[in-house]
Amino acid sequence: MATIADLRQLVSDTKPDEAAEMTSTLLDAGLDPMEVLEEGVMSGLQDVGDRFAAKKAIVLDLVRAGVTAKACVPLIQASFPEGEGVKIDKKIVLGTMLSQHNIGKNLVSTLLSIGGFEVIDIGEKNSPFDFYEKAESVGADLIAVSVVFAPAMEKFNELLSLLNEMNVRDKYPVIVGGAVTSQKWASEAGADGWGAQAKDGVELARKLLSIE
Ligand code: B12
Repeated sequence: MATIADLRQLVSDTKPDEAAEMTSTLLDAGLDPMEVLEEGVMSGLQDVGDRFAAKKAIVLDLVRAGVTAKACVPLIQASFPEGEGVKIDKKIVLGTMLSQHNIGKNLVSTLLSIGGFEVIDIGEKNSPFDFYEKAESVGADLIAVSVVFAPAMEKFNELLSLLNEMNVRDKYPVIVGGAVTSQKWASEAGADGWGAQAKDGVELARKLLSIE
């Protein structure tokens, strides 16, 4: 019988077609989509990342890992439970800081939308100014930042400094998450919230925007 461990192995081996097929099999068998995502796809990606950090994999392997994730994640997203259809009149500007890693950011976007928020997704490779400018132009209620590689961590600090300098820090609660971040780092940086998982973004936004 197919298991989540099999999916993790296929993602770790960067086999997009087989991994997508396995994802469908597990979802069809009624497994929890979040579990399939976290323990199958994300754990497999973590393996590839760990091998890369240990110099046992090359950038091409990261590319293949990305392709494999992109073959599986939409299937999982499609099986997330529908939202209750309630729209929350709050705008969230979301993007990746600096990097092109967008798989996590896209998951955050999906879950915030299902949660009823209006998501203004500014995509990848953003600068601190991009977040600030968009938040001002759309009248955002919150800024959500995905920080997936080390150079983006410093840029996140710059975003908070920029918001302070422009006297708008109080206007925008800022939440952050991503592979290289931690609660400790986010608190020290002065973020208003940090999430280990995409689903935490919804809880953080609801709490910070005082939605019952
Ligand atoms: C796939 C991958 C790539 C693909 C990305 C494809 C794509 N379209 O996204 C490509 C090939 C582009 C890539 C490139 C690089 N990568 Co890369 N990559 C990965 C890998 C294997 C998986 C990333 C991923 O998608 N994970 C799955 C998603 C779902 O996880 P996530 O983004 O962390 O998001 C989850 C949570 O963190 C959270 N979350 C994310 N954002 C937010 C935001 C909020 C507000 C909240 C609440 C939650 C939240 O929710 C998500 C789901 O629950 C990771 C390894 C790893 N451990 O993650 C390395 C990794 C991130 N990459 C790394 C590196 C070094 C690079 C390169 C610099 C390599 C190089 N020398 O060129 C380049 C940088 C390119 C660039 N300029 O951005 C390093 C970063 C290390 C560091 N300390 O900086 C990692 C950690 C690998 C490693 N261990 O060394 N990479």
